[in-house]
Amino acid sequence: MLWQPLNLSEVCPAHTHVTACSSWGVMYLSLLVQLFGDSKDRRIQEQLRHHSHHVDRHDEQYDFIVVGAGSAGCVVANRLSANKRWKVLLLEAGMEQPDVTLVPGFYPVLLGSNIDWRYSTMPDGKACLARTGGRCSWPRGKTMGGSSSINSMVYVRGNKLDYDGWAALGNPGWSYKDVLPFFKLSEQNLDSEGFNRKYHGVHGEQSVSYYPYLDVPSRMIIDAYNEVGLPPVDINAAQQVGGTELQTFSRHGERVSANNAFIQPIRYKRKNLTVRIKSEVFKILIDKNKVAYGVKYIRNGKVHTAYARKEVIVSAGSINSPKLLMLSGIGPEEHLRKLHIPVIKDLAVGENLQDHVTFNGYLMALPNRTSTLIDFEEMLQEIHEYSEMECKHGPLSSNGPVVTVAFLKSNPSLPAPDIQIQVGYTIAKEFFYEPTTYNRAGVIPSVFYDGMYPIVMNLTPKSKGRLLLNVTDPHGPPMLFANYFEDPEDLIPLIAGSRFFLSLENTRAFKSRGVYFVKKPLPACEHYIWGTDDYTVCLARAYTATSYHPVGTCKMGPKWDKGAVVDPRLRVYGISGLRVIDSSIMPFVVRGNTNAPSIMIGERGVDFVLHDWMNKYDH
Ligand SMILES: Cc1cc2nc3c(=O)[nH]c(=O)nc-3n(C[C@H](O)[C@H](O)[C@H](O)COP(=O)(O)OP(=O)(O)OC[C@H]3O[C@@H](n4cnc5c(N)ncnc54)[C@H](O)[C@@H]3O)c2cc1C
Ligand SMILES: *[C@@H]1O[C@H](CO)[C@@H](O)[C@H](O)[C@H]1NC(C)=O
Ligand SMILES: *[C@@H]1O[C@H](CO)[C@@H](O)[C@H](O)[C@H]1NC(C)=O
Ligand SMILES: CC(=O)N[C@H]1CO[C@H](CO)[C@@H](O)[C@@H]1O
Repeated sequence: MLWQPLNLSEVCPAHTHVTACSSWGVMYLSLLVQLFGDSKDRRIQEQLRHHSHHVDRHDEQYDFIVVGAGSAGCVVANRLSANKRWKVLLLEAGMEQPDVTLVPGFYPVLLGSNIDWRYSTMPDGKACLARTGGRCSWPRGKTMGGSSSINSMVYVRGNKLDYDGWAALGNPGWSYKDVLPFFKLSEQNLDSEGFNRKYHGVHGEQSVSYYPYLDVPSRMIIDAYNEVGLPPVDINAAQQVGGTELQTFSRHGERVSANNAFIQPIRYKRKNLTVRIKSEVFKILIDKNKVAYGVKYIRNGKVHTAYARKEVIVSAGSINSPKLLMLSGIGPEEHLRKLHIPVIKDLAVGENLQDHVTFNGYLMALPNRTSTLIDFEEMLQEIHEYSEMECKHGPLSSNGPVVTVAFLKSNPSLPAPDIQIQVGYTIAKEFFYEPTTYNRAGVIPSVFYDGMYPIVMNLTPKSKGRLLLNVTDPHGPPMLFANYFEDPEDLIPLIAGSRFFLSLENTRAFKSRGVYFVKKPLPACEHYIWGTDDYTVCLARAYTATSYHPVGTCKMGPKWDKGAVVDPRLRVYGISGLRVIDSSIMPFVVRGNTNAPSIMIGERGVDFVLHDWMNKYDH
């Protein structure tokens, strides 16, 4: 068995009524390990070994080395290895993608498990105040597929103005007109009828579809949006303002991660692609002419070296890409000196950290006729049945109300939405009485619930954070300064979005299903009047949460931009043979979830690499 869930005894206090913390929780997690702890890739490899006595050559010379098999890295490795004359090494710190990741309804149980880097933010007295230690947890995928293997799977691209904005900052090749073809290139939209094909691709590797199942509470949320005038538009096309069901990175009720889409289908066919798992890169090798020529990585406790004739491409994600650059001597001079890391290039690595801040606190209760919660014994039965289905359907083939979305503006004069709302699922009583424990031990499938809460996100954050290497152990988890709400204006979209969402209680959609808000303050905000703006601000600062979209830490920008780490072709300034291609290059965070943009960045970025090397004499 590969996969290990989070350790309940670490997150459950002694006296708690949270179901996940009971003996049921232990039983449930061991059932998941038993049924879904293995990995399809491991099974394929076992078969291949059986037939072909596959030998693992240790010839560590490659044309390209890609660090990190996440959303962007998988695309990059696929496109590079399509050229038969190039040898490509893809190094991934995590393990094979376990089967548990394939079940949409299980996404909550992936967090805190052994395929999550389990980062958390530094306490700063401004946000995450009611979280354990004043820290917000920041999960990141650590497995084949990276965060695309643990995320909540919704397919959202952001707004046209985001990309035009990147281009306007001095980044040619990144305007909406330029990136749209790259979104479409990898997209395989499985239900594009009724969509404008100008915006959607159907021939790519990445499946995108609606789940085969949409539950009643999710239907209700969408009905309510439509009832108050938010139209059910394709938010990935011309108009983003609206309220609708989202498409997801899925096919026939199962997750399709970047690993499933871009690596699995070629991994056992293309001899010139080598994939190494459990291989964590800790240093990029750079010679005295400032040319990157390889990497050092650790595998099974041993240090290995691999050499790149052409380029090293860092796709380790928005936390680990800047960490790796800094460990290699590329980063803020003063910080590196303090850690006795020889400085090769002074750059603003780790700065410009941005995320869509959100919070969870406005609880809706669902009466029995609307609730999807079932008896906990039945739940185990449901899981057994799903595991045996030939063609996946039913609740677990979806992931609950998180597929509903609204995009709106806090002020009608804004050029684009600054508010996005998704909806979380919960067990109402547990959420209300023990929000902290419930949150930490949140392992119950996202499709069985009797409570919901709006996830109101600020799409255009003004506050910027940064990350630094861990000063006690530079190789340990970096110090994440989220800096949420440093600019109090960042509360405005949260206040406006919450007001809007609370008003939905009066819709026919809510009333006919008997859904209402629990109008009692949560423990950390007892002294406020429920539903007021002051109460919202208290919730936002106490029950702060990430929407899992930290980006921007290896910012792309023109030469004159002091904050830029990579140029518009994603080459690291001052070092040749080295690029960063992943979500960390975003100059500012897009108005939407960041997986589709990360895949696009993979496509757009590797296209620059292909062009740069095709034009050279190459043998
Ligand atoms: C819980 C969660 C829910 C989310 N929900 C959604 C959603 O519903 N929709 C959406 O659009 N986006 C969502 N996101 C965000 C989205 O998944 C990410 O923005 C995107 O996956 C980032 O892609 P990336 O390529 O930059 O990095 P990642 O996909 O994180 O890839 C980085 C990879 O590099 C590996 N790595 C790191 N360091 C090293 C090293 N030193 N050596 C070797 N390998 C290394 C990592 O293990 C990982 O596999 C969510 C994210 C999370 C965590
Ligand atoms: C809802 O269901 C629970 C458990 O099945 C039951 O105990 C409760 O009385 C029901 N509530 C209402 C209002 O019907
Ligand atoms: C720094 O690393 C040490 C050792 O790995 C760890 O105990 C500590 O929590 C880390 N600091 C932060 C801020 O994560
Ligand atoms: C199997 C295969 O395509 N092998 C090729 C890998 O790349 C080298 C050059 O780098 C070729 O010589 C091999 O034929």
